[in-house]
Amino acid sequence: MDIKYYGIFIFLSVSVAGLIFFAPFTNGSLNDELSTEKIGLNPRIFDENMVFSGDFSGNFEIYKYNIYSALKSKVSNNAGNQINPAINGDYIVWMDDRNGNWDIYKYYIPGNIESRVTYDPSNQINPAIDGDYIVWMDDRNGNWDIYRYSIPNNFEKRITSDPSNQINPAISEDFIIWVDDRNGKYEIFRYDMRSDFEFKISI
Ligand SMILES: [Ca+2]
Ligand SMILES: [Ca+2]
Ligand SMILES: [Ca+2]
Repeated sequence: MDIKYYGIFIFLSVSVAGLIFFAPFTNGSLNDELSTEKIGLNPRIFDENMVFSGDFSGNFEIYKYNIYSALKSKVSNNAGNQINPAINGDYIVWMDDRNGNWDIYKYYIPGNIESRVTYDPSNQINPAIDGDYIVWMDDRNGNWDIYRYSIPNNFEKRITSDPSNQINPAISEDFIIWVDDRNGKYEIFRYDMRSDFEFKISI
């Protein structure tokens, strides 16, 4: 077992028949987390719609819950694990291990249409979404980088190329931010999509 700390998230990775399984744990001791039912993890909200991941039947699915109506609906329906959702506008995104490695999937709420976003055999995890753009952290280059996907153009773009780790991205309007260890410590960087320029935020 290999415990990796990424910001506030702790991933427990277990090799199962060559498959790397990352399970998210939020806090507390590992033994406590392993023995706790995981029926409501990583909630995110946009307007009155909340999304979360839960394991009600042996693997994780994504659920949507309307705060006003208290109606819960299952968004994903697959034997693999669907975790760490995000929601914005008409879309829900999440990380998904159905293909034997982690990929990003998106779900168009008005049409109830699920579609795969990433096809690379390495891991794409921890997605965030704002408007037309989905961002995630990606280890296809042997270290973590930030990637961005444009929904209307169906186009994927590498945002960071530094050989250190860029993790846990967030996005709003023209800015992508992430945690970056290029200077030997965890700092926050930002990327301006108008100028394609990245720099450290002094905090
Ligand atoms: Ca599932
Ligand atoms: Ca992948
Ligand atoms: Ca990197």
